[in-house]
Amino acid sequence: MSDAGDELDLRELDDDELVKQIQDDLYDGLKDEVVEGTNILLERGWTPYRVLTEALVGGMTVVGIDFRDGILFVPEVLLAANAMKAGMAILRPLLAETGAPTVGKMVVATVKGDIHDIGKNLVGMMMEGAGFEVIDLGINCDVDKFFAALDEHKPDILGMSALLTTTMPYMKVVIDTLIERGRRDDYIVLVGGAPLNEAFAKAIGADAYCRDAAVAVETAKEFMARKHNQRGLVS
Ligand code: B1M
Repeated sequence: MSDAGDELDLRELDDDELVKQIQDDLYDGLKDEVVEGTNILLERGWTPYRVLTEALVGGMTVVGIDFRDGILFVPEVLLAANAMKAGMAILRPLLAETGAPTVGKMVVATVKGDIHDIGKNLVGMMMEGAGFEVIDLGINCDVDKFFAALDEHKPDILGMSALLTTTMPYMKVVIDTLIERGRRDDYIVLVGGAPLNEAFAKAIGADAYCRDAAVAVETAKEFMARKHNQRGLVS
């Protein structure tokens, strides 16, 4: 999209043009340019959340559409994902700063067989920003790894992400294992990922489906409030 030799000064662009340019640069996998654009929007007073959702997630949405339509292939998408992660790395501490004192703890991971982690990372960042402590187990996480983390960290929330229709069912494997071991009621189980929906979350026995990171934060807060209220009633 950008011609070699083009000396484009990102600072000369107005906000709308800059957002469009960041999205194009993300599409082209131009990490340094995405970082520069992200910093400029922040300098102009944009909130980290607005930069994240409008510039970075907006750019990745176009990548997703062209990947689906066979216009982009895995190597290009990987470059775009790396550019996105570079922008997210700038925003992460800023989002965390806005957070309140810890309101709950979440263990989160992308399930076994699945290596997509951008959405899961975004959820983690937003949760940290909202004051949650987040233990991120990474990608391709199997039941044993989940349980080791549950035992070690004793979280309030178990979050699972899946981006493939073939890996979604593994969420049920984890939940069924919680049931088998008599531990299902110990955790609020939240699930998310592009191919999921409410009906699927209900069918596998999760507490809620989270359409995006903002919904994940709101849902987590609601469940934590309920948990605290229940404790109040018991004591
Ligand atoms: Co893949 N991929 N990919 N991919 N990839 C998809 C998912 C796909 C829909 C593309 C397409 O065909 N249009 C398709 C899946 C089709 C299907 O299953 N029906 C697909 C495929 C087929 C594949 C491969 C099989 C391709 C191949 O090898 N031939 C392969 C699978 C590898 C594997 O996992 N075993 C593969 C590989 C890759 C890359 C490595 C190249 C790269 C991943 C890089 C990375 O993550 N580090 C990649 C990418 C980038 C994508 C797309 C283009 C973008 C995903 C993304 O990051 N979105 C994706 C297309 C798409 O989703 N439209 C695609 C941005 C992100 C912010 O959104 O992840 O949805 P999302 O997260 C959101 C919400 O869903 C929610 O909140 C997030 C933030 O708002 N959410 C949660 C997510 N997780 C949550 C957890 C929660 C709560 C909310 O817990 C509480």
